Amino acid sequence: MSRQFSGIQPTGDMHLGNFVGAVGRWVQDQDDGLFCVVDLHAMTLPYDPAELTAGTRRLAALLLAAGLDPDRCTLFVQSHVPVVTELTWILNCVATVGELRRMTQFKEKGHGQESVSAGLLDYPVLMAADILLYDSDEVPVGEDQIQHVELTRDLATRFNHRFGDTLVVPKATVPPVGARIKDLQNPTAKMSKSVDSPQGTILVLDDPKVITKKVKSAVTDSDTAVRFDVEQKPGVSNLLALLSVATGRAIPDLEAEYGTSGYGTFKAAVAEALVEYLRPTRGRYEALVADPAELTRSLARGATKAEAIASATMDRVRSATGLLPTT
Ligand code: AQP
Repeated sequence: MSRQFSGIQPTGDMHLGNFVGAVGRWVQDQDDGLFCVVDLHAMTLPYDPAELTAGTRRLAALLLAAGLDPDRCTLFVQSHVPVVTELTWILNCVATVGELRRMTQFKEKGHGQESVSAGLLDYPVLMAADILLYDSDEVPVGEDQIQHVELTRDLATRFNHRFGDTLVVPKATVPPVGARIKDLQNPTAKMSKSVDSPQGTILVLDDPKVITKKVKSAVTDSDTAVRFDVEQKPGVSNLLALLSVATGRAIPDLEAEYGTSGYGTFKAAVAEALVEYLRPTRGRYEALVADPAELTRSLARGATKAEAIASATMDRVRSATGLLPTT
């Protein structure tokens, strides 16, 4: 059976893009998968330590609320399995500075910053270490992370070539619809946690009234046709993708129903579908945050399960790379 691994940063509140591009699919296909809150990745940009602690717990609770079941999968916090940093170091000696500097996310997040941490440059190597540590076959991500998974493949292949067959070479999987959900106010840009666009970003925990308001004020165009055309009609296409994911209906089917209905009717349908799509998660979240001890127990259990896989991989890696055994 193919093993899934993926992660999400506690850099802000989970939004619809994270849910559609990644988390919703983790839940659907969770058996024997590993999913983690990547707190070490969240340290690559300036951050508040107290908010990192609180945000990590909130995000873990939200992942449980979304439907990850600790009896079916492994949910844990990245830093609770510290050998990931050892593997990062070893992979740093396989990666080149040139390939890291070419990563789009490094260029985008580093752009305009007075000083950029070495951690931001190294972000994809830490991500590769995560994926490779758990012998992952598939990495369900949104489109923005494909380049990092490709780099992971390159590093694993190069490592295996240099040190013998040791690491599983994984592949990225993206959803057929919704791999890049756009900001509702700026439908050519990705919906993002760290971009300050409160009206353009639907949070998974947004109140139904807030969701409806955001959808109704989404930027569309001066035409009236509801048609999927990313170039000419990015706003409408984004809403169509969201409606498709939330209802499970194909886009041509939705175009046939709403093509001439006008944007008001169409947006009302999108808002209603999104409220229903997110309702179960919102409903379960409050109960989960009200029981912090249970969350701590679930995460500790996840870390123990993840650690067992990680330590077997690290034994192979240490032996292949010539590190002297302790005994
Ligand atoms: N807009 C999006 N559409 C589809 N998928 C998306 N993802 C993120 N934004 C969209 C996917 O969500 C997963 C978790 O993302 P992340 O927390 O690791 O960080 P990110 O990719 O950098 O996403 P954000 O939300 O924009 O966070 P910040 O602003 O902190 O960088 C990933 O699988 C991602 O592809």
